[in-house]
Amino acid sequence: MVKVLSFALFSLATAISAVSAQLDRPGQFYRLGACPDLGCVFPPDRTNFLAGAKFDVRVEVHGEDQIQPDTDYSLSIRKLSKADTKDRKNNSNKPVDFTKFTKVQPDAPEAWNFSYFKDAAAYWKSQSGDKNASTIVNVASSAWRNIQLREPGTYEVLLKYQDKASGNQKTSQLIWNVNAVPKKRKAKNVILFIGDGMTTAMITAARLISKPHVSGLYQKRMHMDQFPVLGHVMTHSVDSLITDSANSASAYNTGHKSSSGALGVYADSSPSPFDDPKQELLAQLLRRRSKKNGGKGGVGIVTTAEVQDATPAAVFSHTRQRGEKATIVDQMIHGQDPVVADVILGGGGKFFHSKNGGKSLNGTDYYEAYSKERGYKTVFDRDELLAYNGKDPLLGIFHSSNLDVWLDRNVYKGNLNQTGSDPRGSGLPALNQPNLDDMVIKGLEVLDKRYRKEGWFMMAEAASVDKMMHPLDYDRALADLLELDNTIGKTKDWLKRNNLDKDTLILTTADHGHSFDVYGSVDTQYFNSFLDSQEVEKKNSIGTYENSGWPSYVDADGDGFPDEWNVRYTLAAGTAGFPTHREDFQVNVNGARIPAVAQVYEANPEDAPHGINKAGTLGGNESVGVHSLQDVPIFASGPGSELFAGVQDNTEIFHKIAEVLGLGEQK
Ligand SMILES: *[C@@H]1O[C@H](CO)[C@@H](O)[C@H](O)[C@H]1NC(C)=O
Ligand SMILES: *[C@@H]1O[C@H](CO)[C@@H](O)[C@H](O)[C@H]1NC(C)=O
Ligand SMILES: *[C@@H]1O[C@H](CO)[C@@H](O)[C@H](O)[C@H]1NC(C)=O
Ligand SMILES: *[C@@H]1O[C@H](CO)[C@@H](O)[C@H](O)[C@H]1NC(C)=O
Ligand SMILES: *[C@@H]1O[C@H](CO)[C@@H](O)[C@H](O)[C@H]1NC(C)=O
Ligand SMILES: CC(=O)N[C@H]1CO[C@H](CO)[C@@H](O)[C@@H]1O
Repeated sequence: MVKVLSFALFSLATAISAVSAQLDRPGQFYRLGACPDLGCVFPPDRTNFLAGAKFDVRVEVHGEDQIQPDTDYSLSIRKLSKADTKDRKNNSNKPVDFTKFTKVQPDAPEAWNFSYFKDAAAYWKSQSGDKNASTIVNVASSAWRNIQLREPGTYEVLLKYQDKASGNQKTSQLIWNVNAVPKKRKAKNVILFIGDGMTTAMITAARLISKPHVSGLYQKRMHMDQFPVLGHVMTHSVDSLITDSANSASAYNTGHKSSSGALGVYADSSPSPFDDPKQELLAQLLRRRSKKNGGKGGVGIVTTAEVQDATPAAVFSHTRQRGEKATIVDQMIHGQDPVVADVILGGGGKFFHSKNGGKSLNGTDYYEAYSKERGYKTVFDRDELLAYNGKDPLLGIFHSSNLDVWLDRNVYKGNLNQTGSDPRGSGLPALNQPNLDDMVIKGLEVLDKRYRKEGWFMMAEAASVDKMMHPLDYDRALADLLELDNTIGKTKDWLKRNNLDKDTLILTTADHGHSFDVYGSVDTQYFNSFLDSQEVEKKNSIGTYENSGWPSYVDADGDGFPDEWNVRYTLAAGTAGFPTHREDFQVNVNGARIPAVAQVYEANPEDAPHGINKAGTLGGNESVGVHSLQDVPIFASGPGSELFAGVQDNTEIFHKIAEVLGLGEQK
C-alpha cells in the first residue's frame, strides 16, 4: 500500500512543479477563506481526496460593491495523465464540462450577498459604528452534490468567468489529487483518542506531577510514553494559521481542511449554515464500505464535553457553524446518510430536551426520538452506565453541558453542586458523573458486543485539557490529561483481556495546541509570605535552572494522579497568548479559574491584588487564552501504527485511518 500513497505524494509533487501553486495570500480578513480570486471552487486547489469518497462542489463567483457577478461562468474538469502532468497544455485529455464528467446535475443556480472587512482597520472602524467600513459582495453560485472521483490520479479543474469590473475573462485553475487506499484492512478496530488542545509540553508537565523519578530519571512512564510510534501533526486550517477544534477534527474525519467552526464542510458564503459543500465522513465511509468485511462497522463517540461539541460532532455532523448544537443532535439520527453511532457518551443534555433550560430543536424530546426511532438505550449517571449490560446502541448523557472536569468530579466534589446540571432538565445538580475511563470501557463493551466480527471505530475525547487551558487553569487541564492517559492504560488492558489487542490500532493525538510551557518551579509558601503589593519579591519565589527544584506532588496510592494538588512546590507555568490576569500558581479549589472579566477584559478583581500581574498579550476583547501554532504529537500502537511515524498533515491522518481500516473503493 505504501506504493499507492507514495504515488499520491509523487503526483502532488509533479503537479506543483507543473503550475505554480496558488499560494495562500498574506492577510487576516479574507473575502472568503481559501478562495484565491473572484472565482471560487470548493474543494479548493491542492485538495487530496480518498478515491470514491463522496463530496459536494460549490462554485461562487463574486462581484464587489455595485458590481454584479458573472452568472455565465463554466466549470470543467479533466484527469491529467501522469506523463502530461508536466505540460498541461499538451494533454490528451481535454477539459470536459463538470456536469457531463460527473453525470451529476447541479442544484438550481443561487444568488445572495454578504459583507466582509478588507483588513483589521476596516473591522475596527465598523466596531466603532462606521457602517461604510464593510465591503458588500454579490454572489452567483452553483452546487453539485454527492460527487465521487473513483479513478486515482491528478485532476485539473477550471472555473472560467468574467470579472465584470474589468470585463476580463478569468480562470481559476485547481489541482485535485485522488488517492486510492487498499480494500484489505490492517486492523479491524481503530480507537482515536484526542486530548483536545494537548501538546508535548503538557504531556511533559503531566508526567512530572504524576510519575516517580530518581536522580532525574523516571521510574514509571505515561501510557502514551510507551507507544512504539510517534509522529507530529501539522494543524493549520484551510485559511488560517491557528485551527479550532471543529476544522481540525474535520480534517481527521474527512481528509479535508476547512475553516474555523466548520464541521464536515467547506465554509461557503451563503446565509444558511447547512448548505455548505459537504465531505463524506470516516464514520459514513465505515458504514458504507466495510460491508465487505461482513457488515457495516460500528461507531463509538465518547467525550467529556457536550456530545454536540466540535470534536465529537465532527464524527457525525455537517454544518459550517459548530454552534448549531440543537440541529447537530438531530443530524445524528435524521441527517443525510445519518451516522447513528452505536455508542454516544458525554454531556450536552440541554440540546436533547426542552424542559428547564432545555434548547432542543423545535422542542423535540430527542431522548425519546433516539430510543423510539433508533432503538437507543439511555443512561443518565455513572451507576446506570456501569449497570448497562445490553447489546442495544447506547446513549449516555451525564450533564446538561460539558461534564465537570476530573479535579471537580474526584477531588473538589463540592463544585459539582451546581443547580441545573442534570442532563434531563430536572434542575438538580448532576452529582454522579462517570469518569472518562468508565465511558470508554463501557463503550468498548457495547461496540464489541455489536461488531466483534465486522470491526469498529471509536473516537474518545478528553475535552477539558483544552477547556481548562483556555482559562489558564493548568491544574484542571493537566488532571484531565492524566485522566486520558490512565484511560489509555485501562483500554490497553481491556483490549488484551478481550483478545482484541492484535486487531486494534490505538492512536492518541490532539487537534491543536495551546502555548503552555513550564519554565521553572515555584515555592508557593515563599510566594504567599509577601504582601500582595510586593510583586517583585513574589517573583523571586520562581526558581529557574539550578533552582528549578522538583515539585512536591506525590502519587502514593498509584492511581496515576497526584494525591494532593495544593502543594508547596509547584510548576511555574504560563502561555504566550493570554488576557491580562493575575497569577499565583496555586490550585483554584472553588472551581475553574476565571482569569479576566468585563467588556474590555481586565484581570479578575477577585484575584486582585493577590498574585503577580501579567499584562495581556491579546486584544481587549479576548477573555481567555487562545490556541497556538505548534505541531501536535501523535502516538500510535497496534496494526498499521507504522504509518503514523514522522511529520504529517492533519488531513493525512484520515487517509491513513482509511488505509488501516481497508476503506478502499468497492467496485
Ligand atoms: C505533445 O505530446 C505528444 C505525445 O505525447 C508529443 O509527441 C508532442 O511532441 C508533444 N507536443 C509538445 C508541443 O510538447
Ligand atoms: C442583498 O440581498 C438582499 C436580498 O437578499 C437585498 O435586499 C439587498 O438589497 C442586497 N444588498 C445589496 C447591497 O445588494
Ligand atoms: C457611506 O456611503 C454612502 C454611499 O456610498 C455615502 O452616501 C455616505 O456618505 C457614507 N457615509 C460615511 C459616514 O462615510
Ligand atoms: C423545525 O421547525 C422548523 C420550522 O417550523 C421546520 O422547518 C423544521 O423542519 C423542523 N425541524 C425538525 C427536525 O423537525
Ligand atoms: C448544594 O447547594 C445547595 C444550595 O445551592 C445547598 O443547599 C446544599 O446543601 C448543597 N449540597 C451539598 C451536598 O453540598
Ligand atoms: C463584544 C465586545 O466585547 N466588544 C468590545 C471590544 O473592545 C472594544 C474596545 O476595544 C469595546 O468597545 C467593545 O465593547
